[in-house]
Amino acid sequence: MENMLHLAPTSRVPLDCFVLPRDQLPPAMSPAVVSLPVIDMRRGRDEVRRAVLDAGKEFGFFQASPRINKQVVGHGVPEQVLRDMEAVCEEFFLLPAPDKAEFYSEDKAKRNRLFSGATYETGGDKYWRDCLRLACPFPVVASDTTKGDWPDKPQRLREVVEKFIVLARRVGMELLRLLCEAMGLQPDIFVGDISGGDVIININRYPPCPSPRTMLGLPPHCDRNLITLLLPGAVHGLDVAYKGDWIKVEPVPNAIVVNFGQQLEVVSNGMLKSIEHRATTNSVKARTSVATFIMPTPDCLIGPAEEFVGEDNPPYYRTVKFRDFVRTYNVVKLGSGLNLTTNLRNVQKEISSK
Ligand SMILES: O=C(O)CCC(=O)C(=O)O
Repeated sequence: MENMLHLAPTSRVPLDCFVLPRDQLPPAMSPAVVSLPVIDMRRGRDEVRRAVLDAGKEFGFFQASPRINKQVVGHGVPEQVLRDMEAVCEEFFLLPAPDKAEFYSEDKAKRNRLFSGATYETGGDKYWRDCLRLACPFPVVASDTTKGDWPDKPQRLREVVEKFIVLARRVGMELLRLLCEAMGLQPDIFVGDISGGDVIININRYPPCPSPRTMLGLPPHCDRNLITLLLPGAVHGLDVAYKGDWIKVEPVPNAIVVNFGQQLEVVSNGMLKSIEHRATTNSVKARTSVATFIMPTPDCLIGPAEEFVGEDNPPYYRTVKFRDFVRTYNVVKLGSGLNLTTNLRNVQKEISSK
């Protein structure tokens, strides 16, 4: 518990271990400003599905928000639900240390826990992030005993998080349906085990960092699940890889950042991309973000769907159980180039040769 960054005065944190080796430090920001596409889901269905598909092919990311300002999407999560979620996450991290101590665990197998750093193996490199990770079986049942070890403080945390999860998952599933329609597929190919695992949320806290130029909040990584919905918060900190450089994501009020996971890349046989992203830090303001991961069930076999395979289009990915994929793809190889996205194919070779 003493290594939780949001609790320790910076003067007490041994900083050297957070400084990333120079060759692993990400390249400087490009001066060119590129924005993530922002899609208004309240427009005509045809227009929306085309926009979602285009964004998926080019960026693997886009923003969905409820206000039209040339940008956003009517994603359907009421503003009050977003406000409650932000507030309750803030309140959690502001609780006195003893109220959080029982949730702290370094055991990565634990479903619900509070911890510091990255969940990937990072070869000893440390990252400037604390995280409350909660797993919610789907469908959500209010009395579910597996949520018994969720924090009971702040008092309204369970209720607020559950409500948010239900609505965020609905947005994710609707986007998947739109993608299917845009690709001319049955609208329900992402319904079932492929999206039926736990919904996991990471409530990330990045406290002010003493050396943002040499430390990262999270290493460059691709999400291993199907699709992710991120509340990025009002403070900058999310970067997305794009054409060998990084796009700094400009938070749009009330927007949800949507990020295609690796299983979407696999199922679509590479048509849709799962793109690397990272969290940077700043020295002034704490940042909180909430990532909601729609997950396959552990035993779900996932490979390119037959609709994406043909004579001119052989399967580029192996079909493996999701649990085997996650076990193998847990190492972040910093410094091996910006575009780790497609090392997915090599990783899969490792899986199938085991
Ligand atoms: O905090 C962010 O903006 C990114 C979070 C993220 O990538 C994660 O939780 O896996």
